[in-house]
Amino acid sequence: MNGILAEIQGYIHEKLDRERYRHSLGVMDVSRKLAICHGEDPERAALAGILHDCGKHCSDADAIARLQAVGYAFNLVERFEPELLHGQIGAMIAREHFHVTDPGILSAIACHTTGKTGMSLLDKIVYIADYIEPGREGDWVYPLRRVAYQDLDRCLVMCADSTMTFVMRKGKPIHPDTVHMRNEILMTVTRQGQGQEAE
Ligand code: DGI
Ligand code: FE
Ligand code: FE
Repeated sequence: MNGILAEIQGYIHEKLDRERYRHSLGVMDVSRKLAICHGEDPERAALAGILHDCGKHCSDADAIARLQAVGYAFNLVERFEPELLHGQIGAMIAREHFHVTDPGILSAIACHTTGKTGMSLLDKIVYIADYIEPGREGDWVYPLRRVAYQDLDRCLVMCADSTMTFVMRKGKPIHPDTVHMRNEILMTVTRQGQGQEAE
Protein backbone atom coordinates (compact mmCIF):
# COMPACT_ATOMS: atom_id res chain seq x y z
CA MET A 1 0.00 0.00 0.00
CA ASN A 2 2.85 2.42 0.82
CA GLY A 3 4.35 1.82 -2.64
CA ILE A 4 1.20 2.96 -4.39
CA LEU A 5 0.86 5.98 -2.07
CA ALA A 6 4.43 7.03 -2.92
CA GLU A 7 3.72 6.61 -6.65
CA ILE A 8 0.56 8.72 -6.40
CA GLN A 9 2.41 11.34 -4.36
CA GLY A 10 4.94 11.65 -7.18
CA TYR A 11 2.16 11.99 -9.76
CA ILE A 12 0.24 14.70 -7.93
CA HIS A 13 3.48 16.54 -7.12
CA GLU A 14 4.22 16.67 -10.84
CA LYS A 15 0.71 17.41 -12.11
CA LEU A 16 -0.85 19.67 -9.49
CA ASP A 17 0.26 23.06 -8.20
CA ARG A 18 2.04 23.25 -4.86
CA GLU A 19 -1.04 24.25 -2.85
CA ARG A 20 -3.22 21.53 -4.41
CA TYR A 21 -0.47 18.98 -3.73
CA ARG A 22 -0.30 20.01 -0.08
CA HIS A 23 -4.13 19.96 0.11
CA SER A 24 -4.19 16.39 -1.27
CA LEU A 25 -1.76 15.19 1.41
CA GLY A 26 -3.87 16.98 4.04
CA VAL A 27 -7.01 15.23 2.80
CA MET A 28 -5.14 11.90 2.90
CA ASP A 29 -4.16 12.44 6.57
CA VAL A 30 -7.59 13.61 7.69
CA SER A 31 -9.33 10.79 5.77
CA ARG A 32 -7.13 8.30 7.60
CA LYS A 33 -7.93 9.86 11.00
CA LEU A 34 -11.67 10.00 10.32
CA ALA A 35 -11.56 6.36 9.19
CA ILE A 36 -9.93 5.30 12.46
CA CYS A 37 -12.50 7.31 14.41
CA HIS A 38 -15.55 5.98 12.55
CA GLY A 39 -14.54 2.36 11.85
CA GLU A 40 -13.52 2.49 8.18
CA ASP A 41 -10.30 0.96 6.78
CA PRO A 42 -7.68 3.74 7.19
CA GLU A 43 -5.63 2.59 4.19
CA ARG A 44 -8.62 2.69 1.83
CA ALA A 45 -9.42 6.14 3.18
CA ALA A 46 -5.82 7.33 2.72
CA LEU A 47 -5.81 6.10 -0.88
CA ALA A 48 -9.12 7.76 -1.73
CA GLY A 49 -7.99 10.94 0.08
CA ILE A 50 -4.67 11.36 -1.72
CA LEU A 51 -6.33 10.65 -5.08
CA HIS A 52 -9.48 12.76 -4.66
CA ASP A 53 -8.23 15.79 -6.67
CA CYS A 54 -5.89 13.92 -9.05
CA GLY A 55 -8.17 14.86 -11.96
CA LYS A 56 -7.85 18.57 -11.22
CA HIS A 57 -5.13 19.18 -13.83
CA CYS A 58 -7.45 18.25 -16.71
CA SER A 59 -8.76 21.16 -18.78
CA ASP A 60 -12.52 21.54 -19.14
CA ALA A 61 -12.38 20.49 -22.79
CA ASP A 62 -10.25 17.45 -21.99
CA ALA A 63 -12.52 16.40 -19.12
CA ILE A 64 -15.61 16.64 -21.32
CA ALA A 65 -13.95 14.74 -24.16
CA ARG A 66 -12.70 11.95 -21.88
CA LEU A 67 -16.10 11.48 -20.27
CA GLN A 68 -17.95 11.74 -23.58
CA ALA A 69 -15.76 8.91 -24.88
CA VAL A 70 -17.07 6.58 -22.17
CA GLY A 71 -20.72 7.62 -22.61
CA TYR A 72 -20.96 9.59 -19.35
CA ALA A 73 -24.41 11.16 -18.83
CA PHE A 74 -23.65 14.84 -18.16
CA ASN A 75 -26.18 16.87 -16.29
CA LEU A 76 -26.90 20.52 -17.13
CA VAL A 77 -24.94 21.97 -14.23
CA GLU A 78 -21.88 19.91 -15.17
CA ARG A 79 -22.11 21.18 -18.75
CA PHE A 80 -22.26 24.75 -17.42
CA GLU A 81 -19.50 24.20 -14.83
CA PRO A 82 -17.11 21.47 -16.08
CA GLU A 83 -14.93 22.02 -12.97
CA LEU A 84 -17.51 19.82 -11.25
CA LEU A 85 -16.29 16.88 -13.35
CA HIS A 86 -12.82 16.63 -11.77
CA GLY A 87 -14.01 13.93 -9.35
CA GLN A 88 -15.26 11.76 -12.24
CA ILE A 89 -11.97 12.34 -14.07
CA GLY A 90 -10.05 11.55 -10.89
CA ALA A 91 -11.84 8.21 -10.56
CA MET A 92 -10.98 7.48 -14.19
CA ILE A 93 -7.28 8.26 -13.62
CA ALA A 94 -7.28 6.18 -10.42
CA ARG A 95 -8.66 3.21 -12.37
CA GLU A 96 -6.70 3.56 -15.60
CA HIS A 97 -3.39 4.97 -14.39
CA PHE A 98 -3.10 3.54 -10.87
CA HIS A 99 -5.15 0.37 -11.43
CA VAL A 100 -7.42 1.03 -8.47
CA THR A 101 -10.24 -1.51 -8.73
CA ASP A 102 -11.98 -1.03 -5.36
CA PRO A 103 -15.39 0.44 -6.36
CA GLY A 104 -15.73 2.10 -2.95
CA ILE A 105 -12.52 4.10 -3.45
CA LEU A 106 -13.52 5.06 -7.00
CA SER A 107 -16.92 6.18 -5.73
CA ALA A 108 -15.43 8.37 -2.97
CA ILE A 109 -13.18 10.10 -5.52
CA ALA A 110 -16.01 10.53 -8.04
CA CYS A 111 -18.52 12.08 -5.63
CA HIS A 112 -16.21 14.20 -3.45
CA THR A 113 -17.34 17.56 -4.89
CA THR A 114 -21.12 17.21 -5.00
CA GLY A 115 -21.91 14.24 -2.77
CA LYS A 116 -24.75 11.94 -3.86
CA THR A 117 -27.63 10.04 -2.32
CA GLY A 118 -26.77 6.77 -0.60
CA MET A 119 -23.23 7.80 0.30
CA SER A 120 -21.07 5.10 1.90
CA LEU A 121 -19.00 5.67 5.04
CA LEU A 122 -15.91 6.10 2.84
CA ASP A 123 -17.71 8.59 0.54
CA LYS A 124 -18.65 10.68 3.58
CA ILE A 125 -15.14 10.55 5.06
CA VAL A 126 -13.45 11.84 1.90
CA TYR A 127 -16.13 14.49 1.29
CA ILE A 128 -15.66 15.83 4.82
CA ALA A 129 -11.86 15.50 4.87
CA ASP A 130 -11.77 17.67 1.72
CA TYR A 131 -13.57 20.34 3.73
CA ILE A 132 -11.67 20.24 7.00
CA GLU A 133 -8.04 19.40 6.13
CA PRO A 134 -5.57 21.66 7.97
CA GLY A 135 -5.08 24.03 5.02
CA ARG A 136 -8.72 25.16 5.11
CA GLU A 137 -8.68 28.36 7.10
CA GLY A 138 -11.38 30.52 8.65
CA ASP A 139 -13.72 30.55 11.64
CA TRP A 140 -16.27 28.53 9.67
CA VAL A 141 -14.08 25.43 9.73
CA TYR A 142 -13.75 25.00 13.55
CA PRO A 143 -17.26 23.68 14.22
CA LEU A 144 -16.97 21.37 11.19
CA ARG A 145 -13.70 19.91 12.54
CA ARG A 146 -15.30 19.24 15.91
CA VAL A 147 -18.51 17.66 14.57
CA ALA A 148 -16.60 15.54 12.00
CA TYR A 149 -15.26 13.35 14.81
CA GLN A 150 -18.62 13.20 16.63
CA ASP A 151 -21.28 12.77 13.96
CA LEU A 152 -20.41 12.37 10.27
CA ASP A 153 -23.98 12.88 9.06
CA ARG A 154 -24.46 16.10 10.98
CA CYS A 155 -21.12 17.31 9.64
CA LEU A 156 -22.13 16.37 6.10
CA VAL A 157 -25.26 18.56 6.33
CA MET A 158 -23.13 21.44 7.64
CA CYS A 159 -20.72 21.02 4.70
CA ALA A 160 -23.59 20.88 2.19
CA ASP A 161 -25.10 24.04 3.74
CA SER A 162 -21.77 25.79 3.48
CA THR A 163 -21.24 24.74 -0.17
CA MET A 164 -24.75 25.74 -1.19
CA THR A 165 -24.42 29.15 0.51
CA PHE A 166 -21.03 29.69 -1.17
CA VAL A 167 -22.34 28.70 -4.60
CA MET A 168 -25.47 30.83 -4.23
CA ARG A 169 -23.45 33.88 -3.14
CA LYS A 170 -21.45 33.48 -6.33
CA GLY A 171 -24.70 33.41 -8.32
CA LYS A 172 -24.00 29.94 -9.70
CA PRO A 173 -26.26 26.91 -10.21
CA ILE A 174 -26.30 24.25 -7.51
CA HIS A 175 -25.63 20.67 -8.55
CA PRO A 176 -28.75 18.57 -7.86
CA ASP A 177 -26.68 15.80 -6.22
CA THR A 178 -25.72 18.22 -3.43
CA VAL A 179 -29.37 19.12 -2.82
CA HIS A 180 -30.48 15.47 -2.86
CA MET A 181 -27.63 14.41 -0.57
CA ARG A 182 -28.42 17.22 1.89
CA ASN A 183 -32.13 16.38 1.92
CA GLU A 184 -31.51 12.68 2.46
CA ILE A 185 -28.98 13.08 5.27
CA LEU A 186 -30.84 15.98 6.88
CA MET A 187 -34.01 13.88 7.14
CA THR A 188 -32.04 10.96 8.61
CA VAL A 189 -30.39 13.22 11.19
CA THR A 190 -33.73 14.85 12.05
CA ARG A 191 -35.50 11.50 12.45
CA GLN A 192 -32.72 10.23 14.71
CA GLY A 193 -33.03 13.40 16.80
CA GLN A 194 -36.78 12.92 17.12
CA GLY A 195 -36.25 9.27 18.11
CA GLN A 196 -33.91 10.32 20.90
CA GLU A 197 -36.40 12.90 22.15
CA ALA A 198 -39.15 10.25 22.31
CA GLU A 199 -37.00 7.87 24.42
O1 DGI B 1 -11.43 20.59 -5.46
P1 DGI B 1 -11.52 21.39 -4.17
O2 DGI B 1 -11.27 22.86 -4.42
O3 DGI B 1 -10.65 20.85 -3.08
O4 DGI B 1 -13.02 21.29 -3.61
P2 DGI B 1 -14.33 20.66 -4.27
O5 DGI B 1 -14.00 19.52 -5.14
O6 DGI B 1 -15.27 20.38 -3.14
O7 DGI B 1 -14.99 21.85 -5.07
C1 DGI B 1 -14.44 22.40 -6.23
C2 DGI B 1 -15.23 23.62 -6.64
O8 DGI B 1 -16.56 23.27 -7.03
C3 DGI B 1 -15.37 24.67 -5.53
O9 DGI B 1 -14.88 25.91 -6.02
C4 DGI B 1 -16.84 24.81 -5.28
C5 DGI B 1 -17.45 24.27 -6.55
N1 DGI B 1 -18.77 23.67 -6.34
C6 DGI B 1 -19.09 22.71 -5.44
N2 DGI B 1 -20.40 22.40 -5.53
C7 DGI B 1 -20.92 23.17 -6.52
C8 DGI B 1 -19.87 23.98 -7.04
N3 DGI B 1 -20.06 24.86 -8.05
C9 DGI B 1 -21.30 24.96 -8.57
N4 DGI B 1 -21.53 25.82 -9.55
N5 DGI B 1 -22.36 24.21 -8.12
C10 DGI B 1 -22.22 23.31 -7.11
O10 DGI B 1 -23.20 22.67 -6.72
FE1 FE C 1 -12.07 18.57 -5.52
FE1 FE D 1 -10.07 18.82 -2.70
